[in-house]
Amino acid sequence: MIDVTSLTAASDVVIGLVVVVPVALVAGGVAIATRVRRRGPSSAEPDTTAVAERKPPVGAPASTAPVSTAPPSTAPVSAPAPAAPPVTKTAPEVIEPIAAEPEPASYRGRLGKARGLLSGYVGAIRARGKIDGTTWDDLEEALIRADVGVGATDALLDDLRARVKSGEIGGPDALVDALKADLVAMLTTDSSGLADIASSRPPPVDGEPERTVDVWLFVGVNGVGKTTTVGKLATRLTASGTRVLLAAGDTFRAAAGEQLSLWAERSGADIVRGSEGGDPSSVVFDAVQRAASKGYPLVLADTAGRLHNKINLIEELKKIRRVSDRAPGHVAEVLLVIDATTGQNGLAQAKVFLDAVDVSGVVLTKLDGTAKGGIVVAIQRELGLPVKLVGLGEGAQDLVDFDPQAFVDALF
Ligand SMILES: Nc1nc2c(ncn2[C@@H]2O[C@H](COP(=O)(O)OP(=O)(O)OP(=O)(O)O)[C@@H](O)[C@H]2O)c(=O)[nH]1
Ligand SMILES: [Mg+2]
Repeated sequence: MIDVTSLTAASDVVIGLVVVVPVALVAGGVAIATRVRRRGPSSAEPDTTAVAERKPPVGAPASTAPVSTAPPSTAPVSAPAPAAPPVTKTAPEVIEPIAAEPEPASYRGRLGKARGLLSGYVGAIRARGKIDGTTWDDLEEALIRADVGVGATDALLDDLRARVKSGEIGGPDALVDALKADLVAMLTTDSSGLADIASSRPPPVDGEPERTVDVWLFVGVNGVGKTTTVGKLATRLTASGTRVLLAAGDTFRAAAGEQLSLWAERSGADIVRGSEGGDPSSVVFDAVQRAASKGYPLVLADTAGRLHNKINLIEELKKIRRVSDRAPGHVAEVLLVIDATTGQNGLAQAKVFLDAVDVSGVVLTKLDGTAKGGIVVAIQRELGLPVKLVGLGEGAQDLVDFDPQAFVDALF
């Protein structure tokens, strides 16, 4: 903290003002960045779950996703029984961001640790001026230490060796360029983007309500960043005009619902919560019903990373998936969240989710905090899953689409 009273000389006072005034202005700007307006509760919605309805940011365009205007459907006969005793309904609150958000995180800016590891090896390879045995040793060590994995490292080195032997690659600079191009090719998949909202909804079935709500489920072991990712994504989608509803499907810990509520407030998204220890499938079911009745095209469902045991957790997730996929809901994405700092261990832990819930892609979090950026390669190769989103920090803007070229450029 700057102590202004200690600045005695005139020049010190000038310096002090130069430093303090911008800091105060920035702080003031942050303080007025959001405005909270309260509205009275509506008597027209007899929900039993705690609900806080929020508007998208002022000026946001209306969602373009086709949304049913049909009246809210009644729960189908097979709907799960409401799990928990009714929770009081809170007064709806409107949070309207009125200032521009900070810039999204950049790969180059956030992958300093991973680049720090690789740059030492790459610098040494280039400095040697020729390709020899040490070059291959350095390359192998760099890739293994970056967590690319043994299988992918072998595949990359085999390809590069063959091209050096054939004369296609002449020197160390060309070798590094070829490695970068190979990595980009390995990481580029047809299905790296998130599902377009509403584009893949199945056609209506006679006697069933129309499917008007996509559900994206977030699964993964505890602490990997599921709740944070849901919050960041809600921020992004809401800001771009998509009306989203958050489902607090982690009822195992009371704090999990609180955490998601905070994100809902910050992002301006609506949220449905249950009570602690309640049935998470019921929460997601209620969220889908509410989304259908309110015209939200998308539910982002958080889930627990820990239950009493692993079988319990997996069975619970299967049930959430089944319930979410009933009309008017449609599970469009099941995103497995993996913490990059846990490297190959995280990969092994993640495998248990694959068969159980039919995962469609990976969110790789905490890439900013690790030198193990190569885990992206191992995930796509060993799990056969596209990395769709990447977490580059804890802030609301720190979730970006996975971009193989930008990622590899930032690594080198
Ligand atoms: N540096 C960094 N931290 C992150 C990132 N994503 C999440 N975190 C932090 O990781 C911690 C755990 O995140 P949560 O979102 O609570 O993880 P979770 O998977 O929901 O955990 P459980 O609810 O216990 O299963 C929090 O402190 C987050 O701020 C990221 O991309 N970078
Ligand atoms: Mg959580």
